[in-house]
This record gives sequence, structure tokens and C-alpha cells, in this order.
Amino acid sequence: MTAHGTAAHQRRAFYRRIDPLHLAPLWEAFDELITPEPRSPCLPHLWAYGQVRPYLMECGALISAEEAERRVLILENPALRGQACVTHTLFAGLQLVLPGETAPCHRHAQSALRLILEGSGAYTSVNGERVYMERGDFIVTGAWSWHDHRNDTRDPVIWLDGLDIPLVKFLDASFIERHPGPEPPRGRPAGDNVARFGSNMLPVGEGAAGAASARTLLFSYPYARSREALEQMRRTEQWHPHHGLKMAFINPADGGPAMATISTFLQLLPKGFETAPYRSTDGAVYAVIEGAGETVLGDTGEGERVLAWQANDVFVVPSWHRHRHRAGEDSVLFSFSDRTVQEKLGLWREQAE
Ligand code: 1HN
Repeated sequence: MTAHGTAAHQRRAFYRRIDPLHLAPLWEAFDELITPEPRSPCLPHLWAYGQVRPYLMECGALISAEEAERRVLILENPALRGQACVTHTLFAGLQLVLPGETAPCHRHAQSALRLILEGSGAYTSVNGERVYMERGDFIVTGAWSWHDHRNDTRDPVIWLDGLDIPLVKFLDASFIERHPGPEPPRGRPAGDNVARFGSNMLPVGEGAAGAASARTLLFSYPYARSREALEQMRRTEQWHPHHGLKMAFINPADGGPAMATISTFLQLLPKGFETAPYRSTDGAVYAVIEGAGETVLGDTGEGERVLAWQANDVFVVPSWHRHRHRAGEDSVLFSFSDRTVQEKLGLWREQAE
């Protein structure tokens, strides 16, 4: 046996001896662990609304919202099947509440966002305050806030759920509590939250410290308002080469992100606009509110992947995947990612070309 062969043999024998003690050699794993750049196993993927919706409606006949607690079809990243993950840190799902149904009141350590895709006039209540839903609205239920959903309209309501479930699971920090009574807690009247915290004012004598949770002062971001902001701003024609016109939803108390663990964005791409190649360390989930276009991943020619999207489609761009968006029509994209977590930890990076 060569000297080299002997060394390799000796090492393998050594690894077998230490294995029962739950010990392993770092040097065999080092290059896999500490990669020169992110190598997410997550895959880009698009869920076409037209394809998924019939199955979601079938769920309506299979199980009630009450029995399911949350009647949600999980959008699973193709590379992470069975793990309820759209990226390593985020959960995404499509939820259906039929006319007359209630999804019961609970609260959990995980933070949730809703982006309304279909239906008008159903509500979610956050700590007892009703938030009536219109298409495109973005609603936050922060960690440990009571929430239930109710549809008193004649039509189904469907929305995109985004939660930090995989992140909280990774941290082993999950808790849930079901509301004990038949009635959820009663909170402030509908519309109070936007008036109180979403009108470029804050109540005097009741700052962040006085609110139930400083993190989620504002939990209702009506589309009519954010869309109007984009419409006004587009007049300057100051398109960012990599983002078009992209705005982050913020917590008005501190200017930070609207949620503690999830960054959320709204982006206008005018018809014919193509963003320049870009990548960042936060994998992002996009929902198409308006328009149609495509997102091209990878490099021109070999390895290029095209996700063609239209209204209500949902797609995922994993961490450090170079991509560019092309708008075939005036388009509005909502997106969410773990960017704020990475920023708080000093990890977030981008590469704009
Ligand atoms: C949840 O509470 C909701 O409140 C949606 O609508 C999706 C997925 C997993 C765990 C809890 C909701 C969820 C969830």
C-alpha cells in the first residue's frame, strides 16, 4: 500500500473509532460548511395561480376552516419537499376561507403576513381588531398576537401567507396558544390601526413603549395607499436599474422593517422595463399583484431559467441566485425575504451588476 493509501486507511479507521462517541473530524467537512459564497440547495420555482386555485378550492370540500384550523396549501420549495419551506427560513402558503367560515383564534411565536389575492370584505382580526381585506392588502400578525379570520361575504377569500416558521423551528423557539373562549378578544374598532399608526403621526403619550407590541405597531398596509404612492412616484421616471421602483414596508415608529423577522417590499416595473442582473443573500418570495412578465435566473445561455408570471402567481428566487425581471406590462410585485434578519446579524450582502 502507498504511504498515501495507508494514511487514508488510518484516518478512516480513526473516524470509525470516534464515531460512537459522537465525534467527527472537521477537516473532512470544512469545504462543505464554509463555502466561498452561498450555495443554497433551494430551487427557483413558480406556482401558477390558475393551476393551484382549483386544488385549493377542492380543499374547501375536503375540510372546513374550523377543522383545519388554517386551510392552507403549503408552497414547498422543490428541493425541500416535506419540510414546509419555500426557502430555508420562510414558509409560504395559499389560504382559503369560504363564505360563512371562521378560522379560529390563536397566537404563536411565529410572525405571519398575508397578501390578499382574491375576495373582498372578509376580515382578519389582530388582537381583536378587524382588518377588512381587499386585493393587494398586506396585513401583519406579529409574534404572539391573537388572530382569527372570518368571511361573511358571498365569495371565497384567498391570500398568500408568509411566515418565519422554518427560522423559528431552527431556533427551537415555537409556542402556540389557542384562544380558550368561543369569542376572540375584543380590540379596537376596525380602521383604528391605520388611523393611529399609519397616518404619518403617532399618538402622543402612547409611543412604541405603550403599544402592545412595539414590533407591530402598524399591522394593516392597504394596497390603495401603497399603490397610490408608487403611482405618484413613477412620474419622476427615476427607475433604479436593479429594482425599478421598489419600496420597503416600514414600522412607522422606527423606520425599520414592518416585521421583526421578515422584510417586505412593493415594486413597480413599467411595461417594457428590464432590471439589470442582481443577486443578494436573502432568498425572496414574490407575489404578482398586477401585470405580467418574466424573471430570468442564471446566466445567459447555459443554465438560464425563465419564470413567466402573471397576476396572482407566486415565485421564489433563492439566496444568491442572479436574476433579472422583465415586465411585459405595467407590473406590481409584492415580495418578502429574511433580509432584516441577515442585516441584524451583519450577514446581508448584495451584488448588483
Ligand atoms: C397560521 O396561523 C396561519 O394564522 C397561516 O392564518 C398559516 C402556517 C403554519 C402555522 C400557522 C394563519 C400558518 C399558520
